Amino acid sequence: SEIRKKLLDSFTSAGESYLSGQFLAELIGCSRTAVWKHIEELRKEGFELEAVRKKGYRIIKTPEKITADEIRLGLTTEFIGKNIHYEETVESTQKIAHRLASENVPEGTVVIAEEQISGRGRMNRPWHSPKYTGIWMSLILRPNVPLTKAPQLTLLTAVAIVQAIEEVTGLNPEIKWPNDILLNGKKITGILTEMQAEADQIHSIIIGMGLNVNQTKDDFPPELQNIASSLLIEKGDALSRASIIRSIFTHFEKLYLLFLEKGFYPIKLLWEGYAISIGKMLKARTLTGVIEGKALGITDEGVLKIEDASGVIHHVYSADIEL
Ligand code: BTX
Repeated sequence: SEIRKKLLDSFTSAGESYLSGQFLAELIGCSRTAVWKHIEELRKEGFELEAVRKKGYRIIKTPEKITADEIRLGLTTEFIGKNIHYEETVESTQKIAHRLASENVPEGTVVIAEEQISGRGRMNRPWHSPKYTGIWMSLILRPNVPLTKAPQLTLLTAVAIVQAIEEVTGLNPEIKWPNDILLNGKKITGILTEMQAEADQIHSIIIGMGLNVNQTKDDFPPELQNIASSLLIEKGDALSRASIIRSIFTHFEKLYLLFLEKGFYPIKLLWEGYAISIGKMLKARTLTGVIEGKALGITDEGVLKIEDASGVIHHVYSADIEL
């Protein structure tokens, strides 16, 4: 907001000196209580502010930002993440990636934002993406494969993210078909795969990844507190988002090159090693209805197979799963 910007600008120009509540109130044109509220907002965003009686406030630490340089440092991929488009606040990184994709940026270009105001999930559901806490990014790909194979990239992405989380945190996440990554039954990651295509020719695939990293329980809105979690909550430590991003890029590139060379089968085997739904009874809500039964596994194409009570096997291409 305008007020936030004014506050940050004056703290920046004040440097080490303190700014009094009265001064800030006049600057913004509001009461001292309102100033205090804005200061609390900054604290929530990760700023550390020191308050000293009779002197006022000063910023002693700014939140950890992910800089493109920090990500590039030590990144050994050939093309994934080599071109980083970094933004502070966006509506959705998907939107920017779609625009860049049609401008023919190189394959592997990534859009990363510190915050999304209207981050989205599948079927236009909202994706909560608060500032400086998570990884909100969209990756642009141009695989030379038929349109029908695009969903396989969602499964591939899930494997890459799980491998990165394992590498950086030592935690062992599980995958719920097709796009949820869970820790202790709670969602820590969502993946949204979108396409630009003409006839049956893929122009680009845009893979949106949302990964909850340093949120505390209070950072989630009440309706998410029981279903969502973050790496910080599960691990007990804050983590460097840049190193997780780097690890995702590295694992992704290896899997993607394998996929382009050998097809989905080797990815499927890895995916099955992390999947929780296989062999379990579940309910799949599709656009056309609900299928209940036992998950038999996924086909070589990545399609979920469910056997219902009468023994009929259903092929599910897209659904929400309840275990
Ligand atoms: P989804 O449709 O599987 O999940 C969306 C649902 O997940 C919501 O309805 C809500 O219940 C829950 N949810 C919302 N926010 C969170 C969160 N932070 N953590 C856990 N659960 C949550 C999943 O869709 C795909 C999400 C992709 C997000 C990325 S972020 C970068 C890119 N840009 C963008 O706008 N979306 C993608």
